[in-house]
Amino acid sequence: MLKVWGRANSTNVKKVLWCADELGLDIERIDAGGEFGIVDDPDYRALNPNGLIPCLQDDELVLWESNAIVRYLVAKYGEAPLAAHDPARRAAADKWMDWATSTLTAPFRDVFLNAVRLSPDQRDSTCRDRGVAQCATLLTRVDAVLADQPWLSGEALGMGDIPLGCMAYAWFEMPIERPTLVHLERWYQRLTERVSYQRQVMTSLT
Ligand SMILES: N[C@@H](CCC(=O)N[C@@H](CS)C(=O)NCC(=O)O)C(=O)O
Repeated sequence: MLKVWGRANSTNVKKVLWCADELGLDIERIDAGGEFGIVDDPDYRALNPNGLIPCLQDDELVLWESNAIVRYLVAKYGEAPLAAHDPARRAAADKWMDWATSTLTAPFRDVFLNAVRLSPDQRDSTCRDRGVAQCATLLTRVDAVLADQPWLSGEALGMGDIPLGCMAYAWFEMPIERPTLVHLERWYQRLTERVSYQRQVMTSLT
C-alpha cells in the first residue's frame, strides 16, 4: 500500500494527498514533522536524509521531494489529462511545478510564517508585507496566463496546477491584503469545486 509520511497541514504534503485523491488512490498517511517530530529519528532519516516531509513509500520505492512524488504518482497511476504524454503538454506542467517551487515558495513562505505559522509575538510584519508584495507581483503573471486558459496545465486540470493550487488555498485564506486578480480567483473557484481538493487541500493551515 502507498504510504506517505507528513502532517496533513503541510502545503507540500497536501500536493501528494490531493494528487493521490484525484487519481483515486488509497494512501496511508503517517503524521510526521512539526509537532509530531519523527523527522529527526534515525529510522526516518534513513528514508529521507533531509528530515523533511513528505516522503512516499510504494513497496520498495522511497521517494522524497513533493513535486517528484506527484510526478511519480501521475506517471505510474495516472491517465490523461493529469498525465500528459505529449512532451509539450508535459513540459508546460513541469514548468509551473518548478516555477512554484523555485520562484513563488520563498516569498510565500515569508507570508505564511508571519501570518499563520509563527506565534504572534514571533511574527515580523515587515517580512510578511514584503512577501505579500512579491507574491502579488508573481501571481499577477499567473493571472495573465489564466486570462487565456482555464487551468495552468491548459484546457484541463493537470500536474501543473497542483503545487500552485495548494499554495492558493493558503493565499486566499490568510488574513492579508490581496490584489484583485479575477482570472486567478476564477481558477481558484474552479479548484474549490473539486471534491478531492476540498478533502485534501481545504483543511487546516495550522
Ligand atoms: N522541497 C521539499 C520541501 C519540503 C519541506 O520543506 N517540507 C516542510 C513542510 S511543508 C518540512 O518538512 N518542514 C519541517 C517539519 O514539518 O517538521 C518538497 O517539496 O518536498
